[in-house]
Amino acid sequence: MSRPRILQQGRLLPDLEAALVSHFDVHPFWQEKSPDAFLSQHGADFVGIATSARYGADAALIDALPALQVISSFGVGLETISLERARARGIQVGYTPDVLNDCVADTAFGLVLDVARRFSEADRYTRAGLWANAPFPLSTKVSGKRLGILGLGRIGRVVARRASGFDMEIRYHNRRVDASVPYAYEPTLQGLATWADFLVVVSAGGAQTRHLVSADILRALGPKGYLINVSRGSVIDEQALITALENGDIAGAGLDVYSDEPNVPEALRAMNNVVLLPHLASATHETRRAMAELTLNNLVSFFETGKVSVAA
Ligand code: 8YV
Repeated sequence: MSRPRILQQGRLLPDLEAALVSHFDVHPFWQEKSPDAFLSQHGADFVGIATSARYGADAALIDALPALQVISSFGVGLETISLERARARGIQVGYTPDVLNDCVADTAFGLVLDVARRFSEADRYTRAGLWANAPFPLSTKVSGKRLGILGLGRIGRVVARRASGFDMEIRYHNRRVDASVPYAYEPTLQGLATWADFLVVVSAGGAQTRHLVSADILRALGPKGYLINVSRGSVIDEQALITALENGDIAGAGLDVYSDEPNVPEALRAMNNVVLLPHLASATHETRRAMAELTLNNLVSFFETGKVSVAA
């Protein structure tokens, strides 16, 4: 029997690419010089897509694959996949939630500590040999402070647990109150930002959350407040953030995600009170291995049982 033909959108981890090739007839679509011409000639051959949160599968790609039955994505973010189009065609979508909760929450908390205690800045100071001239300036205490979570989902709950270990007060804002958590609900993001010392953004990306963190929200966070973002750059109005940092409207920011990755605005790179990471929150050996296994399992399970193991 011929193996299912899978279109690979964008590069994946080498081990995952090798595993996919050993199970399926994989076409490295990311190598195509003329993708449109390729799709009009061969689109009908493909029954699956292997992709990632970064490259997704938009409506145009789904439309170009009339025999498509399954999409498997490496990542928890779904905003780059047209779920609407997939649902309308009965195409299953598998993804990799949960296995990355710990590492993304660890990164969020690492950014909280780093930006407030000025660890990265102090590291630069020490390496530059400045310690001999003068002690490093004082920083801001984290333990016992107020941490506000925008988007108390799977990852947000783990951030809250990390914060509990630092004796922090926790509140959250979601579209709806979540009766299953012990944390106080702030009905507006404005209210959460006003209350919080640290505003941690963990909400999903996509059109619904675009620029939720606006100039007004940053002003509400205030000159002693810190903004942390481990979700998507699109959730924050990046230009408003730069202006807020320049004006001292907020104290600092810790960012893992940006509006135009991998391009990080020069204005942010020039600031000392900003910690900048290159979208690495889930990037540990352990977590990326678990994500890769799930990406493969979703496809294998679909072709064996008719269902992906973890469906979006
Ligand atoms: C990865 C992510 O960087 O899971 C997500 O949605 O943003 C990250 O874990 C991404 O999957 C790589 O494409």
